Amino acid sequence: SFDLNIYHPLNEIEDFLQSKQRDHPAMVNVTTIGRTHNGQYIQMITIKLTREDIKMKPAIWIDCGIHAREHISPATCLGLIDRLINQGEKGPLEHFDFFILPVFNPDGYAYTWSNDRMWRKNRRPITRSCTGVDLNRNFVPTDFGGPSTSSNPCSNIYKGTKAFSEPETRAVAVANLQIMKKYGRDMFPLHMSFHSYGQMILRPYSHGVMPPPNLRELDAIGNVMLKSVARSRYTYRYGTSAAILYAVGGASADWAYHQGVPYPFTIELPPQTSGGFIYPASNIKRTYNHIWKMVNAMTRHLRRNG
Ligand code: 0X9
Ligand code: ZN
Repeated sequence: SFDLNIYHPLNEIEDFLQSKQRDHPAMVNVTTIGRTHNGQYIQMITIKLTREDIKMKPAIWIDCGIHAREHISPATCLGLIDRLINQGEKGPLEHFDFFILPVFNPDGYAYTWSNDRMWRKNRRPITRSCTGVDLNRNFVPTDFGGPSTSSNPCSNIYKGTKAFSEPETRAVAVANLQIMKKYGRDMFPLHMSFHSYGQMILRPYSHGVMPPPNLRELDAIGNVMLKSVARSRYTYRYGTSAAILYAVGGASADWAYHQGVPYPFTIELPPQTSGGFIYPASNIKRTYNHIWKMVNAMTRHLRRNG
């Protein structure tokens, strides 16, 4: 059976998702939200209890693997998927529906297994010699081309020709907008994007340090996340990307915030030390255990506070 505590190539992740759908057809739905340049499927897994509820549950979005080389991110998503399904109504599914994209950038991820472990962007050819757009620079039209972006197609932070120039970002935007439309404005509270590395919880805005309107609530949730893993050695720092990492224009979290999702967090998973894209598989379980604790603490907090 599938070993959650090792890293897996793309085809094995796809098989894992299919097996979850096969084994839990009432709870799990795997859908293709788009196709990449190389023809891979961009697959989202929807996990919800189908038990007929009088009240609709709010939606939670989680994406992993937007940057190809950050292998701990998809591994964390798979751990979360497994936990959510196994816990069923005893876990967060009792009160929330989950939409999870385990591999945001399938072409890039596959390329890190076949050719270049340090690849970051997608794999769409841009010029004769340069390939790929940084998908986390390709979102927000308003700060497209803001800080930490490049218009050089050879750069690792190449933003693309315009916001949503890429099949992956378009697919994610459409999927998010569909969730918003179906669930309604107040029923899509939480959006989480998992990256590595650095052990950081980043709140809006990504493109600067100006305070967002709901800063107090964001900080309250940030605190809940920090507290949930405070007893561990693997603590996280909390703040804006601009303050504790670097400002970023065109990031997916800012786009989600602009669209009305009140709590978009970008999480930089462990480790903290340099060279952290290569993170031994022996760390996977602890990492998703911690994130599982965070997700549980956040969902309990959201329920207490409406
Ligand atoms: O540069 C990035 O996109 C992220 N760092 S990474 O090393 N994983 O590439 C930081 C994004 C921070 N901005 C957001 N809050 N989205
Ligand atoms: Zn990243």
